[in-house]
Amino acid sequence: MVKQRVTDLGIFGGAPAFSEPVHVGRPNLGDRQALLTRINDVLDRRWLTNDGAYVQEFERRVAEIAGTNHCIALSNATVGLEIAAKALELTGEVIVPSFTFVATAHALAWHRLTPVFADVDPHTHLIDPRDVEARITPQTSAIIGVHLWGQVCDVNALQDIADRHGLKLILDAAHAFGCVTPDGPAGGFGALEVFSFHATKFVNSLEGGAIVTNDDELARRVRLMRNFGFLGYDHVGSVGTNAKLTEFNAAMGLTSIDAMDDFVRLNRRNHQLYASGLADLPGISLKTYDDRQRLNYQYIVAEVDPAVCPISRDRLLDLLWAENVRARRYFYPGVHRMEPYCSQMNPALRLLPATERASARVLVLPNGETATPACIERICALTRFAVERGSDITAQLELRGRGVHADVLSG
Ligand code: T4K
Repeated sequence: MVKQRVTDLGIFGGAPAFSEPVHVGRPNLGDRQALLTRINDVLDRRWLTNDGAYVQEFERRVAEIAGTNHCIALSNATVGLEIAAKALELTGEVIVPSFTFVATAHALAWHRLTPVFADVDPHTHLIDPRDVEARITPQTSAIIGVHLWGQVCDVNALQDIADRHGLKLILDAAHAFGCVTPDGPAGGFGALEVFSFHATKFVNSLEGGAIVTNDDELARRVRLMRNFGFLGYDHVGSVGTNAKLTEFNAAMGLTSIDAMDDFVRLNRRNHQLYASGLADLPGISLKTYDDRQRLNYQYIVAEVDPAVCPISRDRLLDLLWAENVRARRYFYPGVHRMEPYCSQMNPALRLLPATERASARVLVLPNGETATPACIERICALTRFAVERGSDITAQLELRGRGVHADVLSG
């Protein structure tokens, strides 16, 4: 529905532009028939989990795309980061960006390691190697770089710092499956990299993750840890956990990989549609990427500049939610502002200006298979209307209390 007047907006009681919620992270499904065929195979074989045939095939395909010697499929990326910390025998402090999904830090804290938050580059949103180096102490044992939005972080600078200080380098590659830099694909950097194949990722295995590495001994340890430390039937050699991927998950993962080039094409097309739909809007910029990297384009990241845009990021978010567009403020407010980190953190280390800036500006918009050109056109038209009438909308909203986004979240 085209909005003619400000009072037509959902936030003022008008009919929402979409009858159903349009989500960021709506899963891509790929070829449903191929998936069902694989699921039938699993049932016929009666081999449902524990290193089954599809898990092994999934590992081969992931390793091939990542260009690594080893891939160990896991139940999710969070447990992958936990296993990485155990397998690399991390201790004390680990430097991580604050501008990331909370799992990057939780995986450490869960194992009594202390995440130390580093700032990011204000333009790329990637961990800033100079700030990493400034935060190293005698307790630091590792650095976790995050390939945010699928951009591979500055792995050469991070590896150099890690080598000079005797630290391990782990890469949280949850967003970066299939991304390729001039130095090679995401997967082969640092001691190991961790992918996520959660339902919301452009290639998904419902839930799922993987550790990839070129280190034979590390791969062996990770594989044992994934399955309780079992060396064989009745033979346990070390402490482990249960982080196994099931055959249904691998069936979905393989089906998703089959369609991955189509998904990337679709994501790129969507990015271009958003770029032209949001062009020339004051204070709204769509994140563009370094052409030297081949990216998966799974996140459509807009930034709202409060000094220029006539409507604030949070009011725009509220307005979109009232139209059933479930845009997201990833990764607001920054992990350093979440508990328990916020209370435990040394106040002197809380200065993360680029993280604060990005968390105050970013708005992630729907993408993937379900974001059709018509849907994107409507989201862009709503955003344009909101920006063009921003002052009027803001004035009227100030008369109201809470926003729709807050109302929906609080149920
Ligand atoms: N490191 C980084 C940098 C990460 O971004 C993540 C995960 C991890 C590590 C850990 O990976 P995993 O352990 O999850 O493998 C989502 C995802 O759950 C999370 O995996 C992802 N990052 C993060 C960026 O996004 P939330 O908090 O946004 O909520 P969620 O999962 O409820 O989904 C978002 C939206 O997607 C929903 O509003 C609706 C839609 N959705 C979701 C699911 C699951 C659907 O339409 N259908 C679905 O089946 O975290």
